[in-house]
Amino acid sequence: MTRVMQGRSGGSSLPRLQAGREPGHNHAAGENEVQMIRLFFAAFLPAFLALLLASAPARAAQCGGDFNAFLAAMAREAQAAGVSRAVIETAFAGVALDQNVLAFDRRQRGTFRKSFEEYTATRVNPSRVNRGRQALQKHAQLLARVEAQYGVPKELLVAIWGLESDYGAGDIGKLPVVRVLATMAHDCRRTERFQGELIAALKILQRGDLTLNTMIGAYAGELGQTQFLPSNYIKYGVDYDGDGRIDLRRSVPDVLASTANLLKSNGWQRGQPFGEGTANFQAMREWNNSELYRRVMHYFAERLASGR
Ligand SMILES: [Ca+2]
Repeated sequence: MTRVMQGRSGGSSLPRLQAGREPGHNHAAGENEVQMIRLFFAAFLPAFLALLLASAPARAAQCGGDFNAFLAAMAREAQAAGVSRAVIETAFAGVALDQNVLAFDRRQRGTFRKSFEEYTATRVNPSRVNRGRQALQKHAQLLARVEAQYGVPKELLVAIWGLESDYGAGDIGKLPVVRVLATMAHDCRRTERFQGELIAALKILQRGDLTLNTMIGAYAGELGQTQFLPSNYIKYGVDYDGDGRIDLRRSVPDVLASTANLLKSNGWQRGQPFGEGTANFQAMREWNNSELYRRVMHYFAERLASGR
């Protein structure tokens, strides 16, 4: 902020710079004037650029309309958000609107009307509970470390893992995430949210956590064994196996620690209950806004803990 203010108070050099843009003017400029312009660029331009970027709306790409024009606008947004041109160009090469993604999304909206009993019967079946208990044993050491560090019960982490991808063995999506998110962002219904997700996906590529070939996900761009949205991947992802990359598709330690970190970062209280009406039930909103889904998560975790 201080730098911006300095830039403003030094605004007396601005008319000079504008005059300098007139054709031929630079050639006629005296040594002093050239020096002043150089000084301006060195001292004040970064502050002016920062001011411009700060005052621009966070998501400026216009939804709808020509898809390629939209992608070009998104490329500028992504660059302003710190993604390199090389990453953007590689990621956007050949990306086209995917009508199947839109059709799927339209079918999904408003179809979630099951009761708790109906939902648990399909999602928490005996086979999934048994495999959950096996996962608790198989990964006992890792889960104990994650629980000690983040304060989130291991049974809840395993329940989430089971619900989202059958402990990594199930479907974690087959769609190129950049194409999905570009399509959803271009659509005007939730453009702002998906523009943010698209930029987050580009940041994942830039960080080297995933490559364009491995950035494969589900119909809303969810990634990995606990189906993280790209923005959550960026915010809460943890490299828990220490290989230098956050890999939520293949690394079980990264998956479980990142899931625990998401809950901890959203106010999870160690050692406290997490059923309906508790503070921890609220903390689980960042995971899933649906109360029904959170009740199923709680129920499943209790089943795993009680051995019933
Ligand atoms: Ca890792």
